[in-house]
Amino acid sequence: MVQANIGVVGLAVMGSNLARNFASREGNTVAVYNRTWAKTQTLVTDHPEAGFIASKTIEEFAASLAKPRTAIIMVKAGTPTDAVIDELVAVFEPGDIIVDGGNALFTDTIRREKAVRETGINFVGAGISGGEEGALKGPSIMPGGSDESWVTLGPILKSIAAVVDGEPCVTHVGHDGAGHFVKMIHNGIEYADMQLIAEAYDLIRRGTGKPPAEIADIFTEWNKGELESYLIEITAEVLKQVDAKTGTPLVDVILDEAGSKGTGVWTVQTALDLGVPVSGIAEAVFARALSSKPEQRAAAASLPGPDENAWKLADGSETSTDAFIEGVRLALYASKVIAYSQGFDAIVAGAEQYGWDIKKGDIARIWRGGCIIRARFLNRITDAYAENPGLVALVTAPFFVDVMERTQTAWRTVVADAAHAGIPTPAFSSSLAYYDGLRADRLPTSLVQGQRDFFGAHTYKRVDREGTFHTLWSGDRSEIEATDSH
Ligand code: NBP
Repeated sequence: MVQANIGVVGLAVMGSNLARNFASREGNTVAVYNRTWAKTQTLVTDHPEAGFIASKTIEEFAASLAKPRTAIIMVKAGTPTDAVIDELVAVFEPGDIIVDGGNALFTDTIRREKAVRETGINFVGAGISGGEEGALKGPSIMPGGSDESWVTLGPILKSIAAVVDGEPCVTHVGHDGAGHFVKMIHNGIEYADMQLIAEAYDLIRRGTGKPPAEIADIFTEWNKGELESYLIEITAEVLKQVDAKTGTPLVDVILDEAGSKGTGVWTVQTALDLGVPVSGIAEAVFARALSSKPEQRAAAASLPGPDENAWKLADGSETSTDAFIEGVRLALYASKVIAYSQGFDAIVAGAEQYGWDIKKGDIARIWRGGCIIRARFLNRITDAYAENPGLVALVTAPFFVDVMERTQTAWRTVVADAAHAGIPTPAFSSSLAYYDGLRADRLPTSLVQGQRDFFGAHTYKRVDREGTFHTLWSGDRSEIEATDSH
């Protein structure tokens, strides 16, 4: 009897596409199972070329897999995933491998890995990016789990991943929840990148009055240079689109209330717990939240704004318009570098907290293809970590120092212009504030420490002496060396 080397459980859009992707690669035989049989039937009937081995029950599914059995779960994240894991654990044996390819929260993956490991079965949480098309044609895959499971799983995942410069976009990220953690940060960076692009569009639209179709051409042009990326490419496509019903640009008829599925929020919550400033990502999440408050926005619409003439795009000539657009491009690039730098800081902090050995350069490498944030400059991040694996902040790598050198003046001008004009640029502005905070010699947090000591005796350290100190604020205001009780 022919047995499959890989199985897929959950045959909605992602699972079906992933199963078809597996089946299209030489050497793979694919078993499929879905809770509702009709969905399995449809897939098998629509794709006879795939040669799927379809099962009606989880027992048949387990029997259709060669050992060690390897199955990828692609069901709704949360309790459905737990339910399917329980079903598989009941029919799998020690040494078999269960992979969760859904968008699980990494702490759930840590919990599940621990529980499944006790049965002798391997559990791998794998982040899969690229949406429906990536699943079908080649996603970027971020698996966690044990070294043992990677031996079997590695070649199977490499067979379906996107390929860039001959290298598959998959690597063993680290143990237990490391894969889902890195996927979460990927999504956080995606939020920041999208918000930055939206701010650039808004600035050009309101600053120059150009219609969306012309701005689409600007993005197409940008995509030929250092900003080349999937998100810039699709931005041009969206801006070009004309609404068939009204004949106006589609972007003007789409309601400006952005939704989210939660991974951006998880990134920010996790970063807060880890004490890592991911301000670009946080502003992107908050910008979507603000956009989705129609009542507040309506009530605030008549709040005072800048004078109409407070800001004009220089003299409005072609030269000044071109210079402004180039300024926005440079500001976008600088802010984007900060978003990635912050994202990698969060990866470093997560790796430290959870004991994962994450190779940062490899993460940038596997994000070059298949995923939403794929971009030309990811090569530069890989290079930066190859040159200096202990890099303390990505933005301090020589290549990015050069980028800051040539972008920062334009970045400041654009942020200042936006403030004068009353155009909101939360991600541009907060990225610049972060950059200036990072490079500051002294920060006013010395004053914050003084305030904390004043009202809560929280103590402070001094720049000139070892030890911890407290000023007797309500006494004679002399300074004492703090004891443990402070
Ligand atoms: P959905 O997230 O819509 O889930 C539908 C699947 O879950 C169906 O196969 C359904 O079976 C199954 N399912 C549910 Br719901 N409850 C179940 C249960 N208690 N027991 C067994 N099966 C159950 O599918 P999707 O959009 O293909 O996404 C799959 C996973 O991939 C999700 O975790 C998602 O977050 C992740 N993901 C999605 C994308 C994307 O672009 N859509 C990208 C990356 C990752 P049924 O047919 O019997 O109802």
